Amino acid sequence: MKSSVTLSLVNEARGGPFVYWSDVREACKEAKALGFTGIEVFAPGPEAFAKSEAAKIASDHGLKIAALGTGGGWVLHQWTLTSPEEKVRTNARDFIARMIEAGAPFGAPAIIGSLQGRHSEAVDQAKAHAYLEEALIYLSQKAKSVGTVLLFEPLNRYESNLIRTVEEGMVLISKVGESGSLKLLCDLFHMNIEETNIAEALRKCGAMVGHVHLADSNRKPAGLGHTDFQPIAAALKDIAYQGFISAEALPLPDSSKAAKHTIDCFNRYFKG
Ligand code: LER
Ligand code: MN
Repeated sequence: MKSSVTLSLVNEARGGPFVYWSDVREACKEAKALGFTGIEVFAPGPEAFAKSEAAKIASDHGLKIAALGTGGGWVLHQWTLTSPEEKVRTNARDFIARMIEAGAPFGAPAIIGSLQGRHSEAVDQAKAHAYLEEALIYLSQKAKSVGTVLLFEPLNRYESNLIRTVEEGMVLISKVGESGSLKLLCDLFHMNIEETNIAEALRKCGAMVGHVHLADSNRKPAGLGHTDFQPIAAALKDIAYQGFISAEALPLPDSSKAAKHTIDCFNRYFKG
């Protein structure tokens, strides 16, 4: 398993669960010194990602881009794949398609998290699922065509009402198909809220685990809550997961200490 840490380039997302903020060079320098392998970037969009030169700066520091978050499309524009408005759904889909293309040259998959949206009075559950499935077919084909994968993230009940558990995510993937190009992002914070047993859920997910977000039970850095990481790491080892364990945690008590807590947890439980 490989270690990664998040970097947000979206100022409007302040208060969110990202370890590093804004300064790409400083984040990469510190992440490398602590022993991380990758950095996950939350950018306002594909153009801002390119302009930030995050891929080059990461590479100069011997770091990989672990993944690209697309939640900027929600934070900055309120786009979602399940909006009642067709134009908004299309904007969300096209934004994700361009993020897929932006990450592909660096082997960085795009993440669909908050852009999945939710069902509501305006869009009932069946319709929201139909919109989501349609978008995922299009986007996973796009990912396949540019030689990458797409990551879909189940979110806890306070953030969405569509796909909350890993098992629901697996059902969704089995409906959408596009073999191998759509995988699940298993976020340990969401799983702490929704799963009966986090380790068992990961075991069942097996090869469909495409990425892991690491945070403690309270979204603080690993080690500052009550999640027991030992059985979780054992499950990931049992399913031979070799992807990133990427810290998506609040920058508490500050970014540097959050990164240090994370890498200590990674080295203790997940390394190798
Ligand atoms: C937000 O809670 C989260 O987990 C993100 O990865 C989704 O965009
Ligand atoms: Mn997450």
